[in-house]
Amino acid sequence: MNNPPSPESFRQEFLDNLSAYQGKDLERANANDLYLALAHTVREHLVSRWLTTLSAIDRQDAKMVYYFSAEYLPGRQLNNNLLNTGLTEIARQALAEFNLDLDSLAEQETEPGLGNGGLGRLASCYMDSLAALGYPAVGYGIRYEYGIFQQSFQNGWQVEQADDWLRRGAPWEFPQPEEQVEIAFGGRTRHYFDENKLYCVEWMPETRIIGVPYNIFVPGFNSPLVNTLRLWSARATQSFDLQVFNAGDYVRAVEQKTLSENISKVLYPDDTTPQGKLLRLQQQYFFVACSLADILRFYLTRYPSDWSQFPEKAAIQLNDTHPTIAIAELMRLLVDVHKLRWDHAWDITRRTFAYTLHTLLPEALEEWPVQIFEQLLPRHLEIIYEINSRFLQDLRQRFPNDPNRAVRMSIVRETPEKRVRMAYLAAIGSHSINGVSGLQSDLLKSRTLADFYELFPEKFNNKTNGVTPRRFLYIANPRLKDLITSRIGSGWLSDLEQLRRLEEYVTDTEFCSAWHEVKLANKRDLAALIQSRLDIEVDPNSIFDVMVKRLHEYKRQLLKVLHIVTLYHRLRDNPELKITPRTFIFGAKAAPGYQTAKLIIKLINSVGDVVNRDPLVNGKLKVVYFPNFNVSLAERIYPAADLSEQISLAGMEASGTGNMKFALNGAVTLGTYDGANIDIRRLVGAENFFLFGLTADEVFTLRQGGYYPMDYYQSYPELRQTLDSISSGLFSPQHPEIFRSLVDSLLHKDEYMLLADYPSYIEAAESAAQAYADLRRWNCKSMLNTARSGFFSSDRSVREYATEIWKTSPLKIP
Ligand code: 26V
Repeated sequence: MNNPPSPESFRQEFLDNLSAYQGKDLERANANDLYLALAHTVREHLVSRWLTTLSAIDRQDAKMVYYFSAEYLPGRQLNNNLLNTGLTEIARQALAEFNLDLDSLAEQETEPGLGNGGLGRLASCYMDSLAALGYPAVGYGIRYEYGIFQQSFQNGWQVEQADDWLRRGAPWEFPQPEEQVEIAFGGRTRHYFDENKLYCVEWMPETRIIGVPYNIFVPGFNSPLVNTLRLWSARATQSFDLQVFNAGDYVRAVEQKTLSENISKVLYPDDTTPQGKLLRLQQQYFFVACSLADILRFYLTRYPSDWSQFPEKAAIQLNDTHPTIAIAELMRLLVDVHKLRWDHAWDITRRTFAYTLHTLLPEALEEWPVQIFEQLLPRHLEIIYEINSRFLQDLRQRFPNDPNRAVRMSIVRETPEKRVRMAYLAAIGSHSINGVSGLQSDLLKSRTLADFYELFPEKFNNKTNGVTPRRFLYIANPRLKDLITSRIGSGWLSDLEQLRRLEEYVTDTEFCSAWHEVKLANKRDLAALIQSRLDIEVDPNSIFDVMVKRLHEYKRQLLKVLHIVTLYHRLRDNPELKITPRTFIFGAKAAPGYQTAKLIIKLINSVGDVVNRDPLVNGKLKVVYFPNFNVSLAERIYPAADLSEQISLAGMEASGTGNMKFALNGAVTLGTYDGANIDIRRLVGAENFFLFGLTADEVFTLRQGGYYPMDYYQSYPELRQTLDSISSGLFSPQHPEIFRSLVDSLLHKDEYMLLADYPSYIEAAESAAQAYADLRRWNCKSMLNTARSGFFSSDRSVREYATEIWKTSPLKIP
C-alpha cells in the first residue's frame, strides 16, 4: 500500500481539488464544495490501488466474481473510504487546521438510494466484504438517475418525492463513456442454414440502446485490493436519433431519445404486484446484457475463442430473480453469436451462474407475461422455450408416470395467462440455489421449490446473510468501537468472532458501567436528533424500542401498533400504573402503490399524535416515526436501540439483516421464530432474546385447519378494546372511519395472523420491559448480544460463497 500523506500534503491536495473541481477557494466555498473537494482528495488515494488490483487480476489470470444485482444501497462513502484508506485521522487533522469539522462535512453527502431495503443493502455489504477479503469482484447494476423516493409526512400520510441524488455532484463515480456497450430490444428473429448447412438464428432487433458504465471504487478494510461497482446508464444511440431526425421529425427524434434514456431513469419501489411493467423488464435486460457484454469482452482478451475456461474464470451470482434473464442472454451470445453447440453452451451457462433467493412468498417470485417477452426479447423467448422443452423432456424420462410434474415445473406457466417463471429459469440454469437463512433454505426445499429440490438436491444450499461490521459498528458506533477496542484490541474488525472475548468482561462492573454509558450517550444523541427533526421530547432513560425496515404487512408493524395502543389503554384506565417508560421508534417506507401499507403509516402517526400529547400518559409512552428511513439514518438509530423489533409472522421473513445490525450494537431482540432471528437466538442464548409467537410449522397447521381471528377478538378483552378503539376513531376523531378497514381485515382475514400472536407478543414485550427495569441484568444481555454476534459478519457469508459456490481464492497483491 502507498505511504499515507502527511496532514500538510493532504491539506494541499484538498485545496487543489477545491480549486480544480469546484473552482473555489476556502473563502467562497460552501459546505457542499468543501465536502466535494474532500471526496475527490480521498478518491485520488484509491486510484493507484485500483490500478494495481487490475494488473494483479491480469497477471494472476484470476477468477472473477460478478455480482448481478438490480439494487445497491451503499450508504455514504466518505467515512467508509477514509477508513479503508487509513486516512481518517489525517483528514481530520488537516481540516482542523482550516477550522473545518470532518463530521459535519461528512453530513453533506447524499447517499445513493439505489435499492429498496435488505436485498440492496446486502449487496453492498457483500461488496465491502469481497474487497476486505481480497476476492476480485465486480458488482454490476443500474445507475438509476432517481433512487428510492424521498419520504415525508403530510398530516400523517406518506408523501413521495423524486430522489434527485445526483443533483449536488457525484464525486465517487468515474464515467467510462469509451467503454460503452450497445444492446438491443424488440424486432424479430430469422432462422436459416448457413453455407456449412449449420442451423442458425439471427435476432433482428428494432431498437438499440447504449449503456455507459460508471465505476465506483470499492476499497476493502485493511486490504490492498480495490474492487469495482459498475453501474450502467442508458443513452440513446446516435444512429437511431439521426435516422428519425433526417426524416425531418426533430420532435420525435428527441422523444425517442427520452424513451431510451428512461430505462435507467428510476428505481422501481418494490410493489404489491411484482409482475407487469414493461419498463422493469427492460431495465433488467439492459443491465444484464451490458454486463455480460463487458464480461465476455474481458474474457476474450484473455482466451480468444477458447470457451472451455469460461466457468473457471467467471462466477456470476444472481441476486434474486431480477437478473435471471442473464441465463438466456449468455445462451444467446454463446449459441447465436459465438456459434457454440447448444449442449456446450448450456454446460458453460449452468456452471457459471448461481442463484440466491431472498423471499419465501410465492407472490414475490417474478413472472413475466409471454406477450411482453415476445415484444421485447423475441429471441430470448425462443431460447427459454428451448431450455424448457429440453428440461421437460428429461423430467418426463425421470418421472414417466407423473405428467403433473411437468405442469408444475414448466418454466412457462399456462394459466391464468402464459407467463415465464423467472425463479424456475434461474433454478434450472444455475449450479447453485441458495437461501439466506437456515429456516428459509429449509422451507425452499420443503415448500417453495420442493419439486426442484427433489430433482437437483445437490444444487441447494444455505448462506446465512451477514452485515459489514465496518459500517455498522466501527463507523456507526464510535463510542462502542472505542470501548470494545480498549479491551480486546481491533482484531475484531477483520475477524468478528473475536468479539467473543468480551464475554469475560460481563462480570467486570467497571466495563458494565462503561457499556451502559455508551448506550446512554448514543441514546442522548438520538434524542437530540428526534428533538431537532421532529420536535418531540423523549427521555433517554426510557427503553428505546425500535422497528425500522420496509413497511410490509408480513413484517407486522401493525402488531407493534396494537401493543402501543394496548399500553395506552392500560395507562388511561389506570393512570397510577407503574410501567417502564418507553420510546417507540419507527422508520419505514411503503411502496407508493401499496394502499394498506400507507394506511398503516397514517395509523402509526395518528396514534403518536394522540399518545404523545395525552397528559394522562405523562410522558411514559412516546411514539416517534422518522420520515425517510435510509442507510445514513439507520447508522444513527442502531447504536441507540435497546430493543430490536423483529416480529414478522414465522415463515415470512427470508432472513432480515437489520436484526443482525441491532444485535451487533447491543440491542436485545423481541422477535418471532423466523428468518435469521432463529440463528441470533441460538447464538446469543435464549435468555438474551425475547421470543414469542407461532412457529412456521404451527402457522402452516393453523392455516390448514382454518384460522378464525374473531376467536381471539372474543377471548381477549384487551385486544377487543384495542381494536374497537382504532376502528371507532379514537385516533382519528376527524375521520372516525379511516382505520376501520384495517381492523375489519384483521377480524375477517388476518392474512399474517396478528391476532393469533397478539397475546404472546404482549406478554413477551412486557417481560422485556420488566427485564429492562433491572439495568445491570439488561446490560449483560446487551453485551452478550454484541459478544456473540460475530457469526453475522458479511465476511463469514462471503467466505462461504467464495469457497462453496464460486470456488475462488483471494488475489495476491504484494
Ligand atoms: C417483494 C414483494 C413483492 C410482492 C409482494 C410481497 C413482497 C415481499 C417481499 C419482496 C421482496 C423480495 C426480495 C427482498 O428484498 N428480500 C429481502 O432480502 C433480504 C436480504 O436477503 C432479507 O434479509 C429479507 O428478509 C428479504 O425480505
